Amino acid sequence: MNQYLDVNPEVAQAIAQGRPVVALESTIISHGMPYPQNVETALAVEKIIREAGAVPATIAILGGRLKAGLTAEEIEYLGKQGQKVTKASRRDLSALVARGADGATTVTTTMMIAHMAGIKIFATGGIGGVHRGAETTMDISADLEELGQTDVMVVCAGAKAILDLPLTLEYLETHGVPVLGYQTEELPAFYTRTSGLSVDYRVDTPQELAQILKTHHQLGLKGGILVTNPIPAEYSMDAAEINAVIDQAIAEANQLGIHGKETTPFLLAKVKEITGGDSLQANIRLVFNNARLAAQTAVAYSEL
Ligand code: PSU
Ligand code: MN
Repeated sequence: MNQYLDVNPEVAQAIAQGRPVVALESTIISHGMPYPQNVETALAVEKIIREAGAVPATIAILGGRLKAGLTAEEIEYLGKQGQKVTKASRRDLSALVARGADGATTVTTTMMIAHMAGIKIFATGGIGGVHRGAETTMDISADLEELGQTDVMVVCAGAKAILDLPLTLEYLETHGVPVLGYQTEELPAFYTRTSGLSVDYRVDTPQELAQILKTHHQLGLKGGILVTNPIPAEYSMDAAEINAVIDQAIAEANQLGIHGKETTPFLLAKVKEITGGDSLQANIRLVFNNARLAAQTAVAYSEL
């Protein structure tokens, strides 16, 4: 066990007994949503996972410790701290841990810590990807590299159109990451169920997802599996409307010279501001939907 890792006792016991566990990220809490909706959502997501028969493990860095499984107080603390907490990607880990600092884990670091702890399935909202204009900015999320090398199944609602979705799929293909569509042939685009782009395989049940993950392990393959789960139809947004908002947000980011790790949080906050909260509701609902599917898949995996 990694000397800097603290697995919460309930999570450790479930892992040791082969019971279902689902990892959750914390950047979505600190940087992805405003307080108090972020804390309410994080706690509600944990509840959904429990109701589906799995143990939730929200992941973060607290006081230089890599935490797999947070208390409600720790979730409240991260939510209140918000943007003051460092958004921690792979490149931040050594310095934050050495300094005994806090960090909110992105998809990248949540995958890393989940893997250290022995957790196989992780639910989130959207992953990072290749940004529009990456051919000149080289802004490509570390999430894609991590998916290429760390063996965790990530359940998301696709990726936002703040990214270049065709290039994101190309990158995943190059790194050997299977992109599965849950009950769909099309890559979902976070706020909308469709993108006009195809996933690699359509999968219709949690049992089949679990079987693919099991086979991935038996084959000894490195790298993750990306499950893309469309937002429920009743919460999905109008594509033309949301894409116009995203275009406006990107234009503002470019004007202000936003770059590096600030880009994604800036765009997410801008979209929320312009849509007056509608996008926040959609965001919350799709995270719930992903948590449920991840928990069902973890349960199915434990029964194989
Ligand atoms: N996309 C979203 N919501 C999020 C993020 C991305 O729709 O909350 C967060 C996740 O933590 C993701 C990170 O791992 O942003 C990616 O940041 P970057 O693009 O800087 O790699
Ligand atoms: Mn980036």
